[in-house]
Amino acid sequence: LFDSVELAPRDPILGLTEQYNADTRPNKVNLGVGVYYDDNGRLPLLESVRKAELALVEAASARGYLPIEGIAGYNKGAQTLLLGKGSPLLESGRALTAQALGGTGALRIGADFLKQLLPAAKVLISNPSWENHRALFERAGFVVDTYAYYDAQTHGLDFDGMLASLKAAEPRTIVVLHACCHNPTGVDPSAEQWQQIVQVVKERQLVPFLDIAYQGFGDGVEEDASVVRLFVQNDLTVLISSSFSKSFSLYGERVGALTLVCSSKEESARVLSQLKRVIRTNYSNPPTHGGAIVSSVLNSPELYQIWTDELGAMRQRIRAMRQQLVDVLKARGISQDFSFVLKQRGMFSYSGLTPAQVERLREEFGIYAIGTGRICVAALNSKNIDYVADSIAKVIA
Ligand code: PLP
Ligand code: TYF
Repeated sequence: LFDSVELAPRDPILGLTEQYNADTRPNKVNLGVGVYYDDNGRLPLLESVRKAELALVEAASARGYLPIEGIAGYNKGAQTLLLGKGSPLLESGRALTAQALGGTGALRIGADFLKQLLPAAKVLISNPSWENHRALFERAGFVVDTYAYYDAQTHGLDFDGMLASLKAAEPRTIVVLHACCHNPTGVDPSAEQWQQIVQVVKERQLVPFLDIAYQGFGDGVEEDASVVRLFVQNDLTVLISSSFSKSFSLYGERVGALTLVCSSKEESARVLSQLKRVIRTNYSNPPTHGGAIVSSVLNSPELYQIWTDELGAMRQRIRAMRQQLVDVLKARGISQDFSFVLKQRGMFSYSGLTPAQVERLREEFGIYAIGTGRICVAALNSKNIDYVADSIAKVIA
C-alpha cells in the first residue's frame, strides 16, 4: 500500500527549527519560526494565563464534550475582540463564531465550508504570504494564485499592483488578507489604502477572508481590529480567522476562532448549521483546556486588563528590538539603510537579506532565518542583538 508514497518536503519554517534544535553551537539564534520570546530568550507563560489556569485547576471539573462550535463565552470573547465592545453586530445575531484549532484550524474549516459553497472559485493570497496559506487552500481543493503585495525595491507595499490584481479578479474570488502585521513581510497597507481595498473588494464582489494572527502586536488590541471593523461597516459578508497562539503565548493549546459575518440572523443560523457539519466531520468538537483559559481571560475584567498590559509589553519589546537592530547596524558602519525595519509591524521583518546571506548566517554564525530573508524580530533580545547585528553586518559587507 505505502510502496509508492514519496517523501514529502519539510515545512520550510518548522523544518528550520528542527535544524536549529540539532545545532550544538551555544550562541545559536533562531530567527526562523514566528514565536515571541522574552528578553531571556524564553517562551513566556503570561501571568493572565497562569492566573486563569490556576483558577480552572482549583475548580477542577470533568471534561465532557464541548458543543460542536465550542465554548460560548470563548466565542463571544473572540467576536468582541474583533468587532469591538459596543458593536451593534454583537447583539444582532448576524455574526457567528466557532472555536477552532488555532488560526490554522479556523482557516481550514473556513476553506472547507467555502469549497462546498463556491467549488469553482479561485483563492488569491498575497505575494508573498504565510507558507501555509497556499498549502492549506490547495488541500481544501482550491486553485491558489497570488495578488501583488510586496515591493522589494522600496521594502514596502506595491499598492498599485495589489489593487490591479484585485480589480482583475473574477467575482466571487476568495481573497485572503492579513488584517494586521503581515506575515512574512511586516508591511501593512495604511488606513487610507485599506479604504480603497475595501471598495475594490465590494465592487468586484470578491469574498474577503481576513486572517488575524497577531492582534495586539501592531498598535493594540482595538487598533489592530480596525481593518476587520472597516470591512464589516461596509456591509461585506466576511470570514475571519483569529489566532490566539501568539497573543496568549498558548501555541500548543491550539486556540483560534472562525467568525463569519452574515447579512441576517436567519442567514447566520443556516450558515452555522453547515459549518457545524464541516467541524463534525473533521474533529467533532474542539478541546476544552486552552479554550477555557482564553475564555476566562476575555470574560474577566481583571484578567483582561493584565492580559492587555502583557500584550502591550510584548509589543513594546519588539519595537525596542527593531530600533536596536537598526541602531547597532548603523553603528557598525554598514552602508545600507535599514530604517525600513522600523516601519514594519508585528513579529516579522523582511530584512532584504539574500538567500546566500541567509545561508552564511546559518552556516558560519548559527543564526537561523528563513531563506526569503524573513527574520522574527520577537526572537531578538538584549543578549543576542549585538551578535546578530554584528553577524548581519559581516554577511552584507
Ligand atoms: N495565519 C498567519 C498569518 C500566521 O502567521 C499563523 C502563524 O502561526 C497562523 C495563521 C496560524 O496560527 P496558529 O498557530 O494559531 O494555527
Ligand atoms: O510563520 C510562522 O513562523 C508562524 C509559525 O506550518 C508557523 O506562523 C510556521 C509554519 C507552520 C505553522 C506555524
